[in-house]
Amino acid sequence: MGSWIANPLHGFPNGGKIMKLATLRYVGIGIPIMAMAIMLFAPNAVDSFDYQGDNDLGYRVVTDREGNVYAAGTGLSDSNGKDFILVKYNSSLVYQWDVSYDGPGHGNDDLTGLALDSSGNVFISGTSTGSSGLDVAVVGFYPNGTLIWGTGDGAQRYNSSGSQPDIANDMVIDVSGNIAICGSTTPTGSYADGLVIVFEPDGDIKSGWPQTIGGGDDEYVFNCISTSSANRVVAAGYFLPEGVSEDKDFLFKQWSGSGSGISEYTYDYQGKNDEAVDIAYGIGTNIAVAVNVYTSGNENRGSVWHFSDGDDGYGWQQIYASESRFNAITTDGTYDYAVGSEGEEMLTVKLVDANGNYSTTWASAGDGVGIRVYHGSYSDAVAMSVHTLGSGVTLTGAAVNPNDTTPQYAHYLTLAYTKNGGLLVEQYYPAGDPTTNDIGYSVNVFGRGYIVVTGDLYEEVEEDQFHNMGTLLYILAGDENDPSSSTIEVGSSG
Ligand SMILES: [Ca+2]
Ligand SMILES: [Ca+2]
Ligand SMILES: [Ca+2]
Ligand SMILES: [Ca+2]
Repeated sequence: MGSWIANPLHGFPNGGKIMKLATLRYVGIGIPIMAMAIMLFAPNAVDSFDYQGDNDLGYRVVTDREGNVYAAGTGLSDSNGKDFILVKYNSSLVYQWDVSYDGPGHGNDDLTGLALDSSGNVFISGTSTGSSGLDVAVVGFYPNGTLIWGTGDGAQRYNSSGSQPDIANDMVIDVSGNIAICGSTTPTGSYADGLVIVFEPDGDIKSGWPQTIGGGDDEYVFNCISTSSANRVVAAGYFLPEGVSEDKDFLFKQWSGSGSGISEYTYDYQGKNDEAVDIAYGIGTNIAVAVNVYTSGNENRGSVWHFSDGDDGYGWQQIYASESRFNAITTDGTYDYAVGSEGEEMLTVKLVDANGNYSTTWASAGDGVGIRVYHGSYSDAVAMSVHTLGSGVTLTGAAVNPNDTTPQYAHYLTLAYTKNGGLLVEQYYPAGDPTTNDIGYSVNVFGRGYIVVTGDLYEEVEEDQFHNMGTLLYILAGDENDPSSSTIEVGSSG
């Protein structure tokens, strides 16, 4: 199988030939279905966005209040390395506009963040090549695609003193419109320090920021960030002590909105690499973190941690006993859902409530209390992103379609479960046995059962293969809060 399991989050295979591709769209055939346990046949709409004829990757997707869809990723340009790319669609996935960003160094610009503020303005961010190395960059757009910060190239950039390499790994926008980005900055001749920087809505760096953690030859990196309703900032990642190899420890830190440290926590499981991959604020005082730990016997174990907002120390942890890894976590206010892989052949959905208890309503499928395992027919299945849908949950990733006649290649797999854990949506894309590997990186939902997915769509036309940012729309008609009692129509034109 391909290498996408081992390297799931950044970059993409580099073997595609250069070729221009016209944008492809179609609308699926109407398929009314009257019950649960649904195998959909096609998305309601698909858009394959090609930037400049080379390898592109969709990495994040969000929707606004009207159901407009923003998909963002990284596009490989003709002459300026990789650029940030952003495409807006309406709620029927009809293309509206696209923009891109190439930093002043005209080198690689890797997008890692996409978020909306409360006014529906859209922001993209990542690691950008500046005139003196790598910087953090964020660019904001009004809903019509024009730049919010109109000076220069429209970006706000952060270049640390000494022009150190500054890396952006994740972005979130708080309730006041402040833009918080986490990652790392590496002093010359030393190791990475954890970095969090907060920009105000006008683009200025907020007072009290940036904050770094590190110094000396210890290594600190933040992978994920979230903010509370009180504008507190939390970030998580890993800490690697000086002189130590293969023994990263899980790192968590919380600050006030003005950058004052509130709490800091590191954790070593069994002397191997332990690292946080995603973080989410729940309702009230819960901060949920997905952490992958590694046993002394060299087994991956996904774990979920809860921290309290506004004070120090953690509430509890749940470490799953089986070989498992998480890539994403979200919360619906009652339960946390963590997704990734279990063993080498399954997607997992595991959930716990704010006290660390498993949901008993998900106990009936034979996978264990609070656990759903997607038992695919072939190996190498992984979930990359999760979003709650009504009282249920939807996730995307990649797996081999058992209906393929020569099953060797993974494709987007999108799943939705009802609040009781019933499988509502099970959708592979593309269909038709294409000999390419594809992966859904990000999922979002809006309204009554609209699911959007974006990712890396590896397309083959005759003998040419190339990657595009592939965005899908699935529409479920009915009450997603209680799908089992509703008529669910899929595939109708949205
Ligand atoms: Ca392309
Ligand atoms: Ca570039
Ligand atoms: Ca820099
Ligand atoms: Ca460790």
